[in-house]
Amino acid sequence: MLDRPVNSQPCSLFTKSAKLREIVESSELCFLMEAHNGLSARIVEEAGFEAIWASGLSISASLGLRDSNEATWTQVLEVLEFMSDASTIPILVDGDTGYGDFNTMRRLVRKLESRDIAGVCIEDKCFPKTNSFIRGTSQPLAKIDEFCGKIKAGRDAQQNENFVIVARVEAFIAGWGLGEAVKRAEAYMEAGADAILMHSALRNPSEIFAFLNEWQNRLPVVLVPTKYFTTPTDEFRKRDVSCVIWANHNLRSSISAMQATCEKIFREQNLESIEEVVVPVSEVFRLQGEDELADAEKKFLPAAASNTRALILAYTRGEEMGELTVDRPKAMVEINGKPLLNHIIEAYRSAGVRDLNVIRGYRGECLENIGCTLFNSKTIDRRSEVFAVSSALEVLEGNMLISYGDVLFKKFIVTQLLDCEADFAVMIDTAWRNSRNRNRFADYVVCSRESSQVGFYEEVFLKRVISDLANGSPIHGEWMGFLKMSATGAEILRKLIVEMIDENNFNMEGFDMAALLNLLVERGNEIRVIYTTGNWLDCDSVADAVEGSTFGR
Ligand code: SPV
Ligand code: MG
Repeated sequence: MLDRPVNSQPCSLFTKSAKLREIVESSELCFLMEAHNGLSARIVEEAGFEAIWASGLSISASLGLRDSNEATWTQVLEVLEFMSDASTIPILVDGDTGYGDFNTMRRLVRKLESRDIAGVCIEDKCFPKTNSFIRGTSQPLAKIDEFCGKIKAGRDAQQNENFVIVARVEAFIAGWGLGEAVKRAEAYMEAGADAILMHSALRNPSEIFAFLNEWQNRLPVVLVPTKYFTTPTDEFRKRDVSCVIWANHNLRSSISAMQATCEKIFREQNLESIEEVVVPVSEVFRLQGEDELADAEKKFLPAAASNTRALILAYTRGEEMGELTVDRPKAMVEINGKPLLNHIIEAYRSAGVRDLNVIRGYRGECLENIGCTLFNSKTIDRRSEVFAVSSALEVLEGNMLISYGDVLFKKFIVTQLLDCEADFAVMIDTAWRNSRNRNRFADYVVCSRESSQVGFYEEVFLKRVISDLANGSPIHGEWMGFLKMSATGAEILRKLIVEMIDENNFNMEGFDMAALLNLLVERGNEIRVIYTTGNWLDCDSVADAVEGSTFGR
């Protein structure tokens, strides 16, 4: 992995140029690999290359353009910025002819430096240029003194003393011969170039070797053996060549890969056989630096949402719903055109809770593609909720919420719970009398104090959950099925459940979340109460499901 994440700023503005200078001036033969966008730049770095060649041919081709200055230099600059952000190794930019005269060259150098580009290579042709392998001999060369002026102007403009300027000699390409090549190289060296890129379109290195022989390394030499690729690399090493540029091979290999993929998918109208050949999407995410973003979210997003995970109990059938739940669990009964659980997932997501975990049981296969982490419950008994939770012990960690797959709620319910920093917190509906009228199962609660305007700032705690109204206790509300825990709270709960599992004589059958809340209170844990009124719906019956279809409208 890269030591610097995507889109982060370089540690020091000038380190890339210093590195490129070192590469160019070192006596070792170094290799620059072509890249044409952020992704390929990152791949080049991961492969181990020390520097990147931002090829004009490849950048223009990847934009669907010709290598004839069809892309403006500011468009190229934009691509370079992505490349620079995506990599930590130096980039030598193919600056074509400098995109204009000496004045454009000055601006170019300044703009490249501001993107932390390490150096630029300019060639002695005329703007607009064409690729050296297209009608090379018919391309006019720049006047030597004018080109020297460009080099000097670039030198004068650079802010960072290490910024590298490479002068590219096109004398062989234009068919002007060795004498002209050496003359030009000499002049460009005098003008202040850091290295000479000598180019040749021959299929053998004869021109290049003739130049190297004559030149005797008066200034470091850079080569692009695209055409004379059969030359053993050691031949360059023997002649003390400074750098070799593999100029377009990422672009060309991506073209062959894309052509093969398109041809296959077009022919087969199916993805099966291509899947084995292409990288998994997880590799795309890795290259994009998803891990770094996940870490950053933990660090920078308000603690509440992004650091909180939810565990949703969706393992019961919900017999009360009769026909509706023969082939699916209650959580998958459709309300307003989509399953209850989807409404719940959306509410969580819109509240910023993205780590969603679901315990499935009855007709668990229906939950296969809901985009949450799934756990298989060892029970489908409605009352044995804690036993069901025990199947997801590993998620009882960090800030978290436990709730039900049949309870619809507005996002602010979650937001309010997330704002509460207590180790345990529950949401209590003060309109408990409404549910009493509906003749349904409900968890009524007794709290340390009733909801009142007077005690608005006082903290309220849960004393007991009771499902039987007959015993005459004062009721302060109805538990809405949400238990919010801090990391400490989750740890206490996890240990408690482990203890229950280990304790052979503890019967988890029929032990529900209400009983768990009571046990937590009995053990001396404070459970904070947050009072609210309405804005949730417990779908226990067909009537509830119908009511749910108008919920939130
Ligand atoms: C490029 O990669 O754009 C180059 C090298 O300039 S070449 O295509 O060989 O001219
Ligand atoms: Mg080029």
